[in-house]
Amino acid sequence: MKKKLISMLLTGVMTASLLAGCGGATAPTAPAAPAAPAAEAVEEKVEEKAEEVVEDVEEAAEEVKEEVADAGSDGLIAVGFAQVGHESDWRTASTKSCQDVFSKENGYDLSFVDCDNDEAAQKEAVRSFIEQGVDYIIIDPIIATGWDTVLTECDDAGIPVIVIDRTIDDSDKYVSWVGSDFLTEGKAAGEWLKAYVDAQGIKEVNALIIQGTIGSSAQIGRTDGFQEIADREGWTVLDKQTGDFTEAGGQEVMESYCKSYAGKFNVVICENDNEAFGAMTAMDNAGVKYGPGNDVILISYDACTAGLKEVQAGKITADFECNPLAAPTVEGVIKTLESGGTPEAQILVPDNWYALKDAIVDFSVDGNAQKMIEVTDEVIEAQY
Ligand code: GZL
Repeated sequence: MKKKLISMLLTGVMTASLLAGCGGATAPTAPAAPAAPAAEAVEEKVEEKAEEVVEDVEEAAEEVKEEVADAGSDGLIAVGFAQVGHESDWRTASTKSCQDVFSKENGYDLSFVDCDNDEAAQKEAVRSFIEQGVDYIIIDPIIATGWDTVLTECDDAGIPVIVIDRTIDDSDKYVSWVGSDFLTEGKAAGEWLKAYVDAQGIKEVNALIIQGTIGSSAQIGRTDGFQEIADREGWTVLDKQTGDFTEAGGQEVMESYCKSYAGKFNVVICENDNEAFGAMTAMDNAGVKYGPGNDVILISYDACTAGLKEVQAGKITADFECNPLAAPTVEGVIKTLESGGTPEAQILVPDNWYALKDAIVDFSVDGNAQKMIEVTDEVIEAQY
């Protein structure tokens, strides 16, 4: 085969050079044929070149054969997932949901990277998936910006990207986003608080907010949504600091708040349950009483199992869920793509709001009446 290819190439190159030498009548007459040694030298050069070209072609053919073998050998769909990290109970549930859905038994070869809340590491993980030549890339973006360059690389590599949970706000080079409406979560917390303080006859709200990871769409939506209601109601937001969605972060910020705002606050909003657990420790240590019937109303987000247990224990007064189990919906997007279809660009997963019976009040968000779920043993049992 190789000989045949070389001789074909040689013939082609020699023919081309002869044709090039037969210009129009006006062309100068061809010099006398060079002495035999020169012609042989040319032939040797051309033969060398032809051999190089054949080797390159054979190498390329080998690579293609390997790629086809890789893709076809196990028949699995290769998925790369760049996860935020392992900062919260919510994250643990989200990771488990993805690993359960994108298993070998279900026909997937999952490359999972825990990016440990490190934006650079997350971009590196995505680039490693491009190197691997996966079929799909899933990203839960630590923060909402800085994505267009790496998403362009995915686009150039022809690898579809699906965004899960948090949003990417500075690029549209992805197929679908599957997640919750964080702004609605923030507004729901604000509208519930309005209905609750009215029902309790509480005239003033002096709130402290422990924010999530700054720049994440979850933090932006929850902060902005609550602030919109606070501004409308003339409430005072004494301070907002980030606890980075961690229990340690929540405790550290609440310790500082208990010193700086002692006796001045009656509402604490934690942008996830793990921050609320840390804030509870800090308030316990500072002798601050919180929960229904106490000095401070404690509001949280996520409504993970451990969070609902604190609602049932009368510590967290209301918990606003963010559903972490989006992986089955993401799989639906991949199946649509596999069958040549076009998935929806935005797919919202439903969230619920939780409280004990006495804290369940009627309220609406953007004119839509909201349903609250009473926390019971069965509800906790069924949570994530
Ligand atoms: C929200 C998610 C947030 C959770 C936190 O969708 O991104 O990140 O609220 C988690 O618990 O750390």
